[in-house]
Amino acid sequence: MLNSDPTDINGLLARLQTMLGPTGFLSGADTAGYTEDWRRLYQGVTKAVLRPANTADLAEVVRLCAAAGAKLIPQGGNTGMVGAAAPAADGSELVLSLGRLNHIRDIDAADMTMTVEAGVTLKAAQDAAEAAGCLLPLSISSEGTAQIGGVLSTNAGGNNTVRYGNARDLVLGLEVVLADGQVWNGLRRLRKDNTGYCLRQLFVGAEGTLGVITAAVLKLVPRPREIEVAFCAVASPAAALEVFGHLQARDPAAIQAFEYMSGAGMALVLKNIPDTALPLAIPAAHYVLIELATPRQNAGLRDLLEEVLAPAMEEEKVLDAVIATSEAQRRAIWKLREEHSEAQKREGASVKNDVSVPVSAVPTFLAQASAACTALIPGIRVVPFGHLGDGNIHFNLEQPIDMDGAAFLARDHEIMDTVNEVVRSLDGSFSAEHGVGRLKPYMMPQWRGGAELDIMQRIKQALDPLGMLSPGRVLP
Ligand code: 2HG
Ligand code: ZN
Repeated sequence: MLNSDPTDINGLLARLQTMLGPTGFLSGADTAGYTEDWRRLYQGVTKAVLRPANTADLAEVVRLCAAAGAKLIPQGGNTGMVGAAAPAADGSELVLSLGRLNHIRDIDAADMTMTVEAGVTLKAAQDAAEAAGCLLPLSISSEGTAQIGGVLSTNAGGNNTVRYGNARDLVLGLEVVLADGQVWNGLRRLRKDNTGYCLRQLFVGAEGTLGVITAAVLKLVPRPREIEVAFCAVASPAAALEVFGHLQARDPAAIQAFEYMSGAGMALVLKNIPDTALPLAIPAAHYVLIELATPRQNAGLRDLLEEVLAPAMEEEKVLDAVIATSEAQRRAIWKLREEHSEAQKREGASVKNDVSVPVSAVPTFLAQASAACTALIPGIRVVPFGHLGDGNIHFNLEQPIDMDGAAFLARDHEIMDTVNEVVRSLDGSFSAEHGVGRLKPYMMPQWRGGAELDIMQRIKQALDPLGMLSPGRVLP
């Protein structure tokens, strides 16, 4: 909430406007692109979007806002799925946009690190790493728009988690503006550094509730020299996992992505996304996309793929498969996977469940959750896809064709709770890689209650005693 004395607010806004200038201070109609989340679940209102151009200015903005009792919502590319970055509908929150902190401060190909500011898009960071002969091994569908600050604040996972871990596994150092305006410069690039508490990991995945990430040192890896991408129709999710097991047994370090798509999800991509085509003769109920990559030369990854796929086809575990023979084909295959979110958005209202279970439990999860949702709302369209290699499934549900979208969304808690019951029975998590945001804090007491939630609340109280950063996000 803004300070109750309106003259203070007007005074604060006037001061911020003078300090940030016309490019750094947006109000009125100019705030339009910053107030709604990507899914259009949250339509917010804000008195101003603050766009400082550097860390020092950002720290001053936070200090002034703290002094005036204003609330701030840090926002990067605004591609989040749980509404964390959109301001509240009552106009009580100012948006703090990271978009102008968009410099790559340093790339060190010898130490294999890069220092990037929070507003650099993930794609721009990947491209810069590539130009330096390295790979930034983090890949998500929204990488063209998502920014480093948001990617770290949500501890994004994505397609390469199976091999390189989540965003937090790639962070060596951070620069953070705290809720009182202090700047913590922890931009270290050490591979070993056991010096007290590991503070950087506190801010990664905190969704902007503990401080504002302004820059980071990220780990790079050698650029792959050999890449193979296969697209397979499989008999079942269990059959897909058998293929995964065979690849792991032979060369686990080469599995860069192992992605699942349902036939229903694929049909929506082919229907709603232009320039897409199924690269196989006959549609199937289940597909996997396999990407193998290695910095080794002449590693024989194609032979490896064929060695695994051929017997699986004989056993009818794999029904059909294509291995890309050109960069254009690789891109076309990846497009089928990456456009799933957009295809589902265009189809109408959907309820998303970003869940994880142990990898071996994915087939059971898919069967049980599908049955439970179909029993709850007959006609519901089950369109799951996701990161099978790490157990993170986007168990998404599209409104029945003849149901009103708003009426469907009104039942979102009922639907999510039904899915989560299955997730819980399999020792999984209701929040795998998108975060908790504004959508799911109500689930926290049930899933993370007792000592765990108590620790989280004490940390929040210690770092943001005024509750000014991302209020109502993550914690109930
Ligand atoms: C992906 O894996 C993203 O493409 C988005 O995490 C998932 O739309 C979704 O549910
Ligand atoms: Zn995902």
